[in-house]
Amino acid sequence: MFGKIVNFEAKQQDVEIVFENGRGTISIISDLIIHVFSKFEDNGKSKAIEEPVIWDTGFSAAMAGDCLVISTAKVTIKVYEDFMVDFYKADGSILCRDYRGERKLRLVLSEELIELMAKEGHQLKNEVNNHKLQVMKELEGDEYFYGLGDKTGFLNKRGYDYEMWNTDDPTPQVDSYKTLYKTIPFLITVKANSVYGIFFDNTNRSYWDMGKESSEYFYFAADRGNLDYYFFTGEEMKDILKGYTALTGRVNRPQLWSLGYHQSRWGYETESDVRKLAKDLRANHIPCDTIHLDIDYMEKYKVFTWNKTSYDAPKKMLQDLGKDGFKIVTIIDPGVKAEEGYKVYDEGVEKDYFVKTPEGEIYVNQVWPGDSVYPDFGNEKVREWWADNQKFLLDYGVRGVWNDMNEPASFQGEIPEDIVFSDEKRKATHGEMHNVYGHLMSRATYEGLKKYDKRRPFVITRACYSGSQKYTTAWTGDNHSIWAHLQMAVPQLCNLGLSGMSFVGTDVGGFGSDTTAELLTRWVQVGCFSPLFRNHSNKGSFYQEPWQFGKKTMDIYRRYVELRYKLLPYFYDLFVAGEQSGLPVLRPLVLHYETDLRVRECNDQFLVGESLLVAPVVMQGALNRMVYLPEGNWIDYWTGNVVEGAGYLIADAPLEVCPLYVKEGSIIPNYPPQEYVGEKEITALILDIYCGDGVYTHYQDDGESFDYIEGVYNQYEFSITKEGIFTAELSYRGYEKLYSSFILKVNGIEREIPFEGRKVEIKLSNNTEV
Ligand code: MIG
Repeated sequence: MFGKIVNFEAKQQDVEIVFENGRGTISIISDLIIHVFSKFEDNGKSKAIEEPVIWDTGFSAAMAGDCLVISTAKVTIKVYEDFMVDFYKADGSILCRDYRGERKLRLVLSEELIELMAKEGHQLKNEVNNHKLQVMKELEGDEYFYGLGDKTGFLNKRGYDYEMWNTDDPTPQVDSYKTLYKTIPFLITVKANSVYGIFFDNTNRSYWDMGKESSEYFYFAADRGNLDYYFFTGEEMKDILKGYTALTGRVNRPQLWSLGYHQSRWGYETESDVRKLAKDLRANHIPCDTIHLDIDYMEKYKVFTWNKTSYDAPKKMLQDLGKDGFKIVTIIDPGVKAEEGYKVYDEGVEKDYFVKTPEGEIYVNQVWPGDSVYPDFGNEKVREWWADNQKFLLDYGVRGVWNDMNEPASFQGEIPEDIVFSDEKRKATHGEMHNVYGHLMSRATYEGLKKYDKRRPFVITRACYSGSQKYTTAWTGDNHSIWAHLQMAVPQLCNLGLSGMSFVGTDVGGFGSDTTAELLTRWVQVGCFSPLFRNHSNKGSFYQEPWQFGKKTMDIYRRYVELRYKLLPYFYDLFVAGEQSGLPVLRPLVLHYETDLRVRECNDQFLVGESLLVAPVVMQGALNRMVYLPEGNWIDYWTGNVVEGAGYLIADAPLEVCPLYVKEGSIIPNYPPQEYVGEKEITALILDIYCGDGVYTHYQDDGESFDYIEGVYNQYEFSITKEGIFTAELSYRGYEKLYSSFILKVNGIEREIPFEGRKVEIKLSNNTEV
């Protein structure tokens, strides 16, 4: 449809191309990042990329026959008629080419069959559903696709199709589901000799077919918005993620307590329920930092109210719990009860802050409070107002806010696409703003917490868009207490991490349906390694706090929560390092062992950082499992046995064991046992050392303020060699508290060495004794 290239002009970082029937732009964001754009509509600014990023990169652009050739030091882009764009490496090898053919059905059905099957409700179709905007790319045959946010199914998305349309569907989601709660239109493609990424920055409903329809092409498509995508390449997957997060933002280090254990349930209704829960957690010595209050704490589900019938004195309760180390996170839904006399509603009506019908009436649908209206988060004024409303919660002592139902959910049918939403000053539609609604709500919440609480905001959301990682953590919504969902948790968290969302978790134990002792046990063994570690369940399902299934289950559960508390400084360091690298905390094996074909589709093992390999049991009844260890030597965390990698083994996994391996040469910081973060002042850092050659960087700061931005933190470098030489050094000092010693732990033997800020070097004799 664009026709032939007529002309082009290079202006700074942009190459503007005039076609017979349209215009397109190729922008050189960096050597490795290329933006492909053509305007179809007057859309607003990107929601994901708030600050345009352009590195001043040299490039050349010239016609070669019919083709426009643009080259950076690392990529050559060839643009042909009809705005076909092919990407090559500098050495001329193919990265990714547009597909020139038409879409074809894989299966052609007879009309009779379609008619017959329709009688039972099957909806079969014989036509290709072409979209107005449709970018088809060649499949060379060896692609593995990762990312795409929280989609169901497995790690590799090859052979599946999805839609991006944030959806609240509490039925048990399985691998054939097209949509879930989040829209992250970003993927990483790994091929035999190359890797690339694509980010389709279009907020409308979009369609992704990763080679399901055809083995010749994959595509992404939408019926509205612009042709607007970024192409990333580099040496390895890590470069793609670094590029994507450089544009859309990275997760900032959280408050340390939020890395602890969270207990939640939709069903703690009263003050005494919550106090009892806190008491039980401490009495049973289950370490815990956070209790979540679901919609029952509100008065008639009205946001920014507190139910004074079921809570005598919430402020006092939060103070008392605070003394015992508990932080309270409260839920806030976007739906505002349509009730005159209710402050939030009245104010929103007066200021014109709710979305409207095309006729100009405030649009009403239903959620928990009954008739409800929807704040228009695309308007900056509305976000500021919502941010100010967080003060209501903070005044009670609330420490974090949980944003639910922000797809947005609606009980009386989906909000029509033409309902009028704002995109800042521009009038937009629900269709355009739907997928960014949760993103903008979390952003408003973040900004409110930042403004009034001043500490690093803790926000947790269900719906989001690319870039939400700057503002919020996320959980995967309403999973079920079924084994299939424990199995899905691993690839789902891995792909969220590969999509820039690294602070994520699933409801441990499962939300809907009833959990069992065994499922809960196996789930906590995954949950304790998830960046966000929260047990949560549905009203009407079995209670699933750690003690609900007897002592044996609780003892195992406690063991894994304790392990998490031990590993807190390791998790924290991973978050801090991620601020620079964009790498997630929980990682699929392929991220570090990209050329090893045996890990490209590993769905039941994952890494935490580079050092820990977790091989959880996700199969009912299994008491052992096959484990694949990539190249190198690995140490069994529980037995200390050294295992050579690049091979499979059968690991024993009785209920109390989650197979766990540490890479040789690792240094893993540990905290002593605590029931909550800050219970003890940590002056001696434990270093769990696995001899071999390795280095490790550790960060120390106050764990809650933004002072680190001004340089108020300490940075330590540790190293270990095969010969057992250990060194510790302070590489940056900006925070007054300094460890006074390190406790070196090698093969279970501990030795404390004093530290006064000067470099320490010692020989750990024999690798076994210290
Ligand atoms: O669909 O607030 O996903 O975590 O407990 C019910 C009640 C609405 C859905 C959330 C879930 C939460 C529940 N909410």
